Amino acid sequence: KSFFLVGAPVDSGKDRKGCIMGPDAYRTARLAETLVDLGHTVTDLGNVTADRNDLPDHDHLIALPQTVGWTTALHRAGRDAAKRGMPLFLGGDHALALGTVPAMADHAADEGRPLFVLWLDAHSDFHTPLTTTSGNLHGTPAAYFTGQSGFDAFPPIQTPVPTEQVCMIGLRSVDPAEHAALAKTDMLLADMRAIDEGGIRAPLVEFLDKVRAANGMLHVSLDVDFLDPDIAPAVGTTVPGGATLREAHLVMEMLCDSDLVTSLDLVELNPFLDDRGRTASLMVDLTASLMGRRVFDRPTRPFA
Ligand code: DIR
Ligand code: MN
Ligand code: MN
Ligand code: MN
Repeated sequence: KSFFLVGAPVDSGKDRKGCIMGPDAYRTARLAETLVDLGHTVTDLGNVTADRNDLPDHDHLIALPQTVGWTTALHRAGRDAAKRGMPLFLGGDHALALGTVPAMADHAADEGRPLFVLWLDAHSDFHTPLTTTSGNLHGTPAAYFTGQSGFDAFPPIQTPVPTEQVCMIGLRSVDPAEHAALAKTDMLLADMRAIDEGGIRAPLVEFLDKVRAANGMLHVSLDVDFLDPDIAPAVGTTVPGGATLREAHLVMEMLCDSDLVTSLDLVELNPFLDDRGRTASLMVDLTASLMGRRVFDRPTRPFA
């Protein structure tokens, strides 16, 4: 495959700083070299810079003008990268998905195909600017790209992703307003209890079958806090009880086998909070599993 790395050092989606260092942490953890070793071609497009605009500051929403500036810039960068190959967006906090996912939806529409989104996150990020209590816009991208109202300060969505084309896995922190809004949709939602009870494989198989049947393109948005904080401490919004190392690798390996993934966000890595780079390295290892690293092909040769 031909990958285009798009650095998206977005740090405006919440108060705590540090995600600005994310793209360089992935480079330091040898993301490009790892993908090349798997037989892929990699072009690092460097880092995007936010557009300037003359929006005024908002009294509740944190860094609204900056986040709108990232949204417009990443939309453009994402569309350009998708024309050349498979974009890998190196975050940056999850506000970057305000730009990347609409860009991938527009790109898919150009190709005459529907976009599906797999959201791997402890949080549903389904607030709107009208419902967020924290004012943190990294908690809003899923509402924006599905076309919910309340985003008047942002560019209008050209190609909304229907909620039935979205699957969220790993949920364990959903605010009341998000819960109420999600209940009105038919999004496929797998909270941690569903994973405990039925395994992480089941919701993924159901969703991938849907993507395949629709000849869809598939964008994966991987938030570091999808993972259990014991294995992935470098994120500002840890929630206990997340995906294990094995669960996360299984998801990535199944996505690889499906051959459906057409773009990827790696988000919320805060290298300032990391422990000798282990979270950055884990995210690179997960990307490697997604892009073909394996011990044996499936099914394995019978032992007998
Ligand atoms: C949280 C979002 N529900 C909020 N937290 C996130 O601030 O509205 N953390 N997205 O990753
Ligand atoms: Mn394409
Ligand atoms: Mn998130
Ligand atoms: Mn999260």
